[in-house]
Amino acid sequence: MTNDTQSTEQTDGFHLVIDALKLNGIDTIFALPGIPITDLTRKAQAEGMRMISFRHEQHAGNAAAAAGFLTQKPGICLTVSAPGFLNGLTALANATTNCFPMILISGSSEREIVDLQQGDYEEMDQLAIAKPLCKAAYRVLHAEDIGVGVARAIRSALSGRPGGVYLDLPAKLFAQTMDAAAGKRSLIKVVDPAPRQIPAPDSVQRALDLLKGAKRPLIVLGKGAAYAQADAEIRALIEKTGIPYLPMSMAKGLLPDTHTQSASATRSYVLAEADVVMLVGARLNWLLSHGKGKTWGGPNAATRQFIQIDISPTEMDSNVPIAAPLVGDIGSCVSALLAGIGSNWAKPPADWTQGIAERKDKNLTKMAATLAQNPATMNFHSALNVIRNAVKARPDAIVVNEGANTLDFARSIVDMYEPRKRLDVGTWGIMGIGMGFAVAAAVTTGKPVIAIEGDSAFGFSGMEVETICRYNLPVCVIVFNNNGIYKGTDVNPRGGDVAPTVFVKNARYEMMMQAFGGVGVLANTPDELAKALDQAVASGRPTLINAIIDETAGTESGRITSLNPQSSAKK
Ligand code: ADP
Ligand code: TZD
Ligand code: MG
Repeated sequence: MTNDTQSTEQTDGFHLVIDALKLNGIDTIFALPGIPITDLTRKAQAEGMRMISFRHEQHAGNAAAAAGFLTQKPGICLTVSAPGFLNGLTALANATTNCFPMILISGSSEREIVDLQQGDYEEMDQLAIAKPLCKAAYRVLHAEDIGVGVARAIRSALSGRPGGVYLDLPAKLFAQTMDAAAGKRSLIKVVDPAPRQIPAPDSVQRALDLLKGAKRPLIVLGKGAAYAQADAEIRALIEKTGIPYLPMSMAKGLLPDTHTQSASATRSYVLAEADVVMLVGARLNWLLSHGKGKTWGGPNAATRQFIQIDISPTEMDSNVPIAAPLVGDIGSCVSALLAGIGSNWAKPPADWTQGIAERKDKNLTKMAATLAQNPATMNFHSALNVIRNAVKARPDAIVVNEGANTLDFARSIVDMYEPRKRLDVGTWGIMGIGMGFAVAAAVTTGKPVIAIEGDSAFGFSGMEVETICRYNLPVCVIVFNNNGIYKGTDVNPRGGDVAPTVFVKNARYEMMMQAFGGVGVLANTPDELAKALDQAVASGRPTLINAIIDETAGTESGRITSLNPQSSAKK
């Protein structure tokens, strides 16, 4: 039977998944093929989607998460069942923790066999396992529900606080056929997937009143503020109020780090001294010492008040009381504050801003002297000074950064000038994001990517240099090679095996990139590093620079030594 709403043409699960994603503006998939999704990867490519195929699912997942952060569209990671799914799960959980929108789509085995635990190929109840690790998890059993499944996944990933979503697609689904016209009608183009959330006027007024009375106000920008893409409004708020601000690591560049109101160079002073603190898309978690303790000590410790802008109402009071919660999306909240501020807002008292400026100048002068040193063996400072200059010359480049000392020093030394140009280990301090994030940054922006990697950190995703070469991505990986985790100097007191934090000395990481046709350079001096980095950025060729760093230069756990329990027992 045919009429004008039915056709003789058939479609199937494979095509409906692809069509549903495309209908919603998703043009890239980060994947690792295998049963049952091999043909999905092939067909998606044939249908014009960018298909980036990885060597390990965790890195495909990390790429999806970074793409989500950069584009405000959920990044898609596609994996096979059980082990592939589990490999992708760390990235899904990490995305959720960091509030990055992504969708992990995994093929799964036959439901009937899985549920009776009869031992299917790659048997696992994936939906149940994913659920506690993401914002939402869905399974689609019928081809006609693919549209709904994809729409729900997109809405869940993007609306409210963004996060990771799991979509379970059993093998049988892909081959299910249905009438093509009916299939098309079953798809949903999601309207307004991240609806604006306008703050209540009284909450805006409460925040303004508090800010107005402040003698030592401070604004903290978090990666939620970077994600929100309300760059102009945030800049206007900071400049119109004249309030000093601190960017969290991935909020660096929202305003250029060289901005006169940046208090980064005197972080501990402003945290201890501020009387009213406005958090913009930043949680009071461990990265901000939970809003209490020594970091937040000083004369105002007992009376300090917080204003918090966040899309998640339950974030409020999570660590300390929030005197003025401002619940809504950052764009709407900041616009509402700007409207209330008007044109004759009194700037903060001069003793506060001048006190900050003086301390900043002093610290920056000290830092400049340290950076100018040129020790015989490169240390973190002399190597990072080169990267600092390179990023200054190419402010559109994206910096990816992981490691311990390599992370902490790079965060404070390498200034960022544009929003969303810095991707790093985020809320968990997770190692292994490096190459996945770098691939996503290159693929979604086309800009040069500079991945600043501790040698340990690099090891977690190192095999993806093949992926970088295969897609010829403009990624320059710089391995800070200090022969180990934190330092390369630990010794096993019993002799025999090397200490657990130590690697093969003088490893030739650059040869890994050469193995796949990329450029590999060994750099022993700042000049060699600068030359190789300039060439990499100018040429856009996949490059790995093995930067030899003094193995005694770091400290255990970098800047979070205080979180590292150590045995004092004498045995
Ligand atoms: P950082 O690590 O940089 O301090 P966090 O990840 O701790 O940042 O905090 C990000 C916060 O931003 C989360 O609490 C999240 O709910 C919030 N957020 C994310 N996107 C938005 C948005 N568009 N509007 C408002 N808040 C947002
Ligand atoms: N595993 C995972 C997934 N995440 C982690 N954060 C760690 C282990 C523990 N860890 C850190 O927190 S930093 C780090 C590890 C293993 C590596 C530090 O060594 P590096 O950096 O070579 O990358 P530096 O420059 O030598 O300090
Ligand atoms: Mg190291």
